[in-house]
Amino acid sequence: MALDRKTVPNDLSAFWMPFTANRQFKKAPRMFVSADGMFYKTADGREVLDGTAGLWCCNAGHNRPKIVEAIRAQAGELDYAPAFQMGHPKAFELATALRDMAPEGMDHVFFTNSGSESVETALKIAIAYHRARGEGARTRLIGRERGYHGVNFGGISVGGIVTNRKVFGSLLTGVDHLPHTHLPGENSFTKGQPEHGAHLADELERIVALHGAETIAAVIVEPMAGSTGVLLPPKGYLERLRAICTKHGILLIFDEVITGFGRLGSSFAAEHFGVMPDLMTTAKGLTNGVIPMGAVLATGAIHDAFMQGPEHMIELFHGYTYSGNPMASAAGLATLETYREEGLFARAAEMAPYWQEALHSLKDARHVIDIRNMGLIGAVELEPIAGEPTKRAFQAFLDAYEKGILIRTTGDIIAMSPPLIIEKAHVDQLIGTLRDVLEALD
Ligand code: PXG
Repeated sequence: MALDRKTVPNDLSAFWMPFTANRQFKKAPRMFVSADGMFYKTADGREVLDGTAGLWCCNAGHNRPKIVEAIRAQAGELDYAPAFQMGHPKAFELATALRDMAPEGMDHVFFTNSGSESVETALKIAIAYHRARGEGARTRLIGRERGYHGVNFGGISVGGIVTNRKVFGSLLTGVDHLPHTHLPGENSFTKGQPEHGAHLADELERIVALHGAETIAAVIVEPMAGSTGVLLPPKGYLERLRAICTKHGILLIFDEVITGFGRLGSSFAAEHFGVMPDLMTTAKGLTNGVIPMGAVLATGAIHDAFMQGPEHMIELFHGYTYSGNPMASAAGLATLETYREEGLFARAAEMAPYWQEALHSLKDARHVIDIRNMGLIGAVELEPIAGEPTKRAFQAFLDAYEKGILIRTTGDIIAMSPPLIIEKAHVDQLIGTLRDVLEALD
């Protein structure tokens, strides 16, 4: 009998699913079998409105013709080219396109395959950069509480999520953390950037005083923390962090894996907030999520520090088999073209006020204790069930799926980040359905 790939497979046991309640899922699987524009289609034939752009990555929506065609054509032309000591045109074209889209000064691009790899790459470049300049004692890395920088050892070490860290041993040494910037008492229900909390950047001075600036390589933060529930930078916070880093010769890394590619209504958060980092990590929206790819952007000063010694020598002993992979490069080029042709970053900025008002209309919905937003990102925080944290929001996620909308939850926070092609009617559907879900919750 021919295999119908659109039906649910009858054996779910082999696939150990990532960041998933495997036993719960396999008892009641949720399967998407196709997608188009703003909608997924489920195995049982229902349409589900994508309120999260997949996992914050399908910024141009689904099944976009230009991207689909680019991948098809590339597969038939050049499937793979060695990434080390060889090149192919599209990786160079994509690097140039990315540089042109990025804030001025981010002149060089190192390709990876994911956000996690971009983070490891940026941390390694930061340490090696100082060493190349004769400041080899600068090896410490500073992250932040409630930061998410992927799941590899460097990323979970500088990250600040206890569940992602505590069962994985001793992690990297020489890491310290800034406090997170979430001040619910003072900033609840703020629209956009909160007023209070810029002083939390001064904690970096305390860390510098403790360890000595000459031992610190870099500070890594998400300009806006996505995964831990949409924690926005207080007004003035990023500026202060930048100033303190500059004062002490510490590199500032912005992890823009979520905030890149239009999510805030600008190409990158660095541009949005007018604060320039020394290194930027990206992934997700780079290829619209279609083919795994990430990229680290570096300033000329950082790149040039490596370009010394005999010319036949490798300058940076780092890279991946799939760095700048032809299929991913083709997908990336078509994605950036789609963003540009359709003006999607400006579109996100135009839609943001409508999104903001719709989101904040949930203020009086059941269990809601805070709402936060910026660009096309929104979070609705729920009062946890006493003694059973995460349960209420997870139930909301399951009910939302049944009612035809895809949302994400982290702890008891509902996060949404729709594709930038979202129309007002979709916003109404998403928020209206979410209200119904919240009102029906225990
Ligand atoms: N940095 C940041 C800021 C991220 O948000 C990564 C690094 C890691 O990227 P990869 O490609 O290795 O997964 C991320 C990923 C969610 C969610 O629902 C967020 C991410 C991934 C999956 C789900 O909040 N962020």
